[in-house]
Amino acid sequence: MDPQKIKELQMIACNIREDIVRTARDCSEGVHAGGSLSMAEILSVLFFHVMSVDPARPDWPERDRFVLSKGHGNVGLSAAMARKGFFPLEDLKRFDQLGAPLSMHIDKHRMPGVEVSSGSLGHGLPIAVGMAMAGKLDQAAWKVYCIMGDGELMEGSMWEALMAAAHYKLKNLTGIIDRNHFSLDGPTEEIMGLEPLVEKVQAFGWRVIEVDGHDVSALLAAFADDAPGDERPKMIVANTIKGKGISFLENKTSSHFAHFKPEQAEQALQDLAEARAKIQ
Ligand SMILES: Cc1ncc(C[n+]2csc(CCOP(=O)(O)OP(=O)(O)O)c2C)c(N)n1
Repeated sequence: MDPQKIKELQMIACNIREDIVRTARDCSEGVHAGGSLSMAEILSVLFFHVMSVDPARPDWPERDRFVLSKGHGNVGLSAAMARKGFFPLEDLKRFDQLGAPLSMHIDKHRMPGVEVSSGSLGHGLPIAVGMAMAGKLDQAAWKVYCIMGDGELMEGSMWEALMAAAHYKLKNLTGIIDRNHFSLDGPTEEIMGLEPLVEKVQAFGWRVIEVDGHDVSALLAAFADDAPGDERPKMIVANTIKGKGISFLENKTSSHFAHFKPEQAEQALQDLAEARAKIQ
């Protein structure tokens, strides 16, 4: 992959993180920061390289379909989609205010380009499976991508969907597990152990690729990996850090939902500026 392209995608991930930080400062209630920061590279790679989507034509029939199953991460998705041009970046300044287009959880009726309203965990992947079945029946060229949380895998409906996707040989479906090892109220392995996660998803009939979810090159390779002749759906288990990029949030349960005072936002933006300066 062209090193310039990798750098560009890393920079976009930085932009997304900065947008999340500013929104965590401007939104008096706070935002779901930790799980949005952890998926910044995944969103960057998907929206700015992998998926065929067109902000000028959000309903373009040939578009790839994207579902954020862990809909509480809407501040991250909103930043990525605003950066892509689906709606103005300024909309983030009114995030979650009464009547504002962007809200804490996802409302597809208010966000052009969004396929599925989500926020109640355990629904996005099952819907993505239905979309992929429809695409397969129609012999459509478009694909379905679904990001889910690792804590979200405590919902039984996710495992029903995993079974169904394998049963119906939905090769047109790619799932991404944001494996940041935290749920809302603690580490996943303390609340409801998921390991051995890769082997479990494999046993449910998926082709699984495990990557460092902050490594843009590894993500690009995983998305490009096509395995001709293999009809299984693909799961990318992306190992990430909850609160990634912000020193006082990383790997902390408290990162899940955060409001930043101005001085905290300054510190966070400083951390991100240092990370940006290291991008070659
Ligand atoms: C059905 C349902 N139960 C509980 C919640 C409350 N809740 C919101 S986020 C969350 C934790 C999700 O953890 P994870 O999927 O790992 O998200 P991430 O750490 O990536 O933010 C919970 C339990 C919910 N939104 N929906």
